[in-house]
Amino acid sequence: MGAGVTGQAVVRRLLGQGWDVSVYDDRAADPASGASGALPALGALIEAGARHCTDLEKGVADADLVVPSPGVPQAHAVYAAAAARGVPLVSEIELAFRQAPMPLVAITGTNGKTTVATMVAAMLRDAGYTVVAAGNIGLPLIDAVHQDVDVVVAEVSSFQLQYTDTFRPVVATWLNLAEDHLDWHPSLDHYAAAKARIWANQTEDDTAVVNADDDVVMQAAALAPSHVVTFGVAGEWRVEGGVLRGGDGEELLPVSMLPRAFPHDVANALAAAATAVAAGASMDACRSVLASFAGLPHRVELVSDAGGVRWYDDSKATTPASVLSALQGFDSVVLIAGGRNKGLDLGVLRAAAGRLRAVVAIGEAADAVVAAFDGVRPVTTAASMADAVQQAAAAARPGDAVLLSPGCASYDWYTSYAERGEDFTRLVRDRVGGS
Ligand code: UMA
Repeated sequence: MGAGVTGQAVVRRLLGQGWDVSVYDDRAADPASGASGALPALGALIEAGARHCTDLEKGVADADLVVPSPGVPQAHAVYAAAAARGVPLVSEIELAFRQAPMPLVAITGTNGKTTVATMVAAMLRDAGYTVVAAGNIGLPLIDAVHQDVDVVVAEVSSFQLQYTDTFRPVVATWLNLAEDHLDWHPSLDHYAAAKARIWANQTEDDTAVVNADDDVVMQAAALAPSHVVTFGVAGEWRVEGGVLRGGDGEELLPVSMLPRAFPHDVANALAAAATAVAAGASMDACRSVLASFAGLPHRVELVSDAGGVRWYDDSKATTPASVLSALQGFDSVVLIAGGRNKGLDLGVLRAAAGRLRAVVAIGEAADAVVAAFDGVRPVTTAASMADAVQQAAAAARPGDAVLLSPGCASYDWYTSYAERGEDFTRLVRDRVGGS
């Protein structure tokens, strides 16, 4: 179900392994969908567009296995159809795990999972392993496990974990949980339960890496069948005397040697090192990666420093929780926030008002952003990103940061968070200079 990145990879792999494959897609006309050409050419039977609904039930009934794409929400008819007929339904990462000859290291969490997966892969590589990073990060896991590598580092989402039944990473890390994806999961508990599946099939030979500062994660870890390693302020891997330290107190490196040390950078560094060491990396390998890791684009990325004002692109922040996390790194910020709300409470942003000089509200959720700060901080509404940059420039004073950290998806004005961040960066550099 779904002919996007995941669907196309699954179809290619299963056709190559001799299966008969039928693909269903609700938006066949979308040029990004493989339903429009690539898959029929390979020999998959395509059922696409609105007319497929009755065919879907028939197709599921005839199937030996159903594989939903991650973006297909829990309320979709495909799940009920499979359940009603007793047809096995598994996610692509489950299928990939069943075919994987090498160990998997898996990382999940509401925030930071791409960054941590990228760092863990680099640490294992530095330690001499051949590694590929895959999963939610972009390369489908089903393709990664057929590469000739020692280990696969998989970034996994709750959507992918929900339908796993044997998926068993040798090291599995859960970074944090915040309200998100309530347009897919029926409740926050359902979302948390899906994430906890990262540990469900581990044994005592495996390792669960756990955020000691996150109550939900810690509660779930109490039920993990594996060996638990913690990180964070209250964790085994922690900061002590300005130094990041491993579980046995061994020095990793001074905080001052991290290229950037916002609170979430420190947490990510500890999580990545704890994960990589559990998977076989040396402390030296972790040290060298942490000392040089420049961060990923669109995650509190410094894009201009002009006239005493630093401009940051944090377009990847699509939940209020990730905005609050980013703001912890600053004292005086002009915040640009809004976009398409994913059904989350933007009112929680008010908690960070003490760090804000002013707020510029954008996109479909502008009214909700205004409501969050009304009477607490100066808040204006912008009709475009160019307008937002102009208003932020007028509000900022030397020493301030201007932060695009929307707390919302980008789909009202853009096709992706990356496009939103790039547009912001270009407009900032055109207006205030810097590079
Ligand atoms: N589709 C339907 N019906 C639906 C929903 C989707 O037919 O109800 C079809 C669409 O028409 C489209 C296809 O399914 O043709 C898209 O499938 P998809 O949304 O599952 O996306 P993929 O292209 O397969 O990409 C997925 C992940 N996307 C999602 O989880 C939404 C990618 O993560 C991931 O990189 C890729 O698999 C490879 O593993 C992206 C993401 O946004 C980055 N992830 C979420 C996040 O990080 O917050 C979890």
